Amino acid sequence: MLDILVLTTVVLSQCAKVEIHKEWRELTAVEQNNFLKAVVCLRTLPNKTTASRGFPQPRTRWEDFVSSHSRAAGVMHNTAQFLPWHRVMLGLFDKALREECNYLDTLPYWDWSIDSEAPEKSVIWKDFGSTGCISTPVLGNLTAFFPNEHCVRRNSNMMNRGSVFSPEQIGLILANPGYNEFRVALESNPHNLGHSLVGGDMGSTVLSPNDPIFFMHHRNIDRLWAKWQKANPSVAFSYSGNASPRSTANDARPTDVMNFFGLTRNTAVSNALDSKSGRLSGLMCFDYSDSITPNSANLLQKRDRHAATQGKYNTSTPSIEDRSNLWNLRPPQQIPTEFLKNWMYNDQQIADIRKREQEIAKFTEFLNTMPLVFQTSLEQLDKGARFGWRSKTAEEAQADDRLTRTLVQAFKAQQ
Ligand SMILES: [Cu+2]
Repeated sequence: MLDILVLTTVVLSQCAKVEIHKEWRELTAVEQNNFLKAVVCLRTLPNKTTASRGFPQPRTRWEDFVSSHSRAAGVMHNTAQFLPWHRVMLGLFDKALREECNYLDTLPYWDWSIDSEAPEKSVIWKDFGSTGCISTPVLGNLTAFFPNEHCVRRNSNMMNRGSVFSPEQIGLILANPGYNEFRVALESNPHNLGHSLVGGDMGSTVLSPNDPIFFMHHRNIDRLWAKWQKANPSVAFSYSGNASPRSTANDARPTDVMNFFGLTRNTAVSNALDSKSGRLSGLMCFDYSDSITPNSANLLQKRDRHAATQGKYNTSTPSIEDRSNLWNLRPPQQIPTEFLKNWMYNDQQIADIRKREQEIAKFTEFLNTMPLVFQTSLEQLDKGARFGWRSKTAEEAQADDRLTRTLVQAFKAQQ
C-alpha cells in the first residue's frame, strides 16, 4: 500500500513533457519571427497586476513582468534568491507567451559566449535592434511606460569593441563547488557584465526587463545554473548563502518564500531548484539544448596553422579591442564601478568582483599558451556569420565541457 502511495507521488510530480529551450540561432527564420511577434503581442495585451506602494500601475501584460521584477529587485538580486526567483519569472513569461500570445515554441536563450570575442558582431543585434532607441521592422519602436514613458534604449558604446565570457572562462565560474560561491560568481561577473554591456534599460535593475534581450540573457544565466547542477549531482538542488543583500550571513533556506508581487502566488525556493520536478503546476518542466557551433566543421589546429608560417603558434593574449588575432581569447571586459554602485554592490563586493576579473584574465593567458582552437574563437564567430550555425551534438558538447574542465583543473593546479 505504502509502495503504491510513494509511486503515485513520484508520478504526479514528474513532467508529461520536458520542454527544451534553444539558442536563438537554433530557431528557424519562421520560429524567430513567431517569437518576435509574440513579444509584440505581450507588449500590447492589457496588464493583469495592479499598482501598489509607490509603484505605478503596469499598462501592459509585459509590464506586469517589469513591475514585479522591479518591486522584488531589492530582495532577490545580490542574494541566494537570485537564481530561483528569475527561474520562476522566466517560466511565467514563457507561459504567457504561449498561452496568451499563441507562441508555439519555448523562450530561446542568448548564448553570448558564442559572441564573446566580438559581441558587436552578434547577429542578435540585427534581430533585436542595436543601440539608442530600439527599433526593428518586426518589433517596431519599443516604448516603455514603466516607470514612466520612454523609448527602450541600449548603450551607444555597445558597438565599440568589447568582450564577454567565452565558454572556457565560464568554466572557471562553473568550477565553484558550492551553490553560494557559484551563485555569487555567476551573478556578480557574467550576469552583471551582460547587463552592463547592453546598457540603457538593461543597465538598470528597475528597467532591465523593458528590453526583450533581458529574458534571453536570463535564460542563458539559468541555463548555466542548470549546467552547474548537472555537473554537480550531489549538491544539484542545494541552496545556501545570504537571504538579504550585502550581508555575509549564511541564513538562506530552501523554505524561504519568494515574493512575485502579484505575478503569481508567492512560493518556496525549494519549488524552483529542480527544473524537471514538474512543480509549480508544470512550470518546472524544462531543460536546455547544447547551444551552437558554426556550420563549417573543418577546423585547423592553431599549431598547424602557425606551423605553416612561423614554425610556432602564437601564445599572446590579444587586447579586448583587438580584432586581428583570430585564434586566441580575450579576457572579458571590466564591469564599470559606476554600474556596480548603481546595482548596490558595496566596496568589499566590488573588490571581490575585481579579484575574480583578475583571476579570469590570468586563466585567459594560461589558455592562450595552449595549442588549441577554442570553441568560440573569433575565427569561429566569423565562420558562423559566413556559413550559419547548427546545434551542437551531445557528444560535441560533452567533449568541449570535458576539455574545459581539464583546462580549469590544470590552471588551478599550477596556481
Ligand atoms: Cu534581475
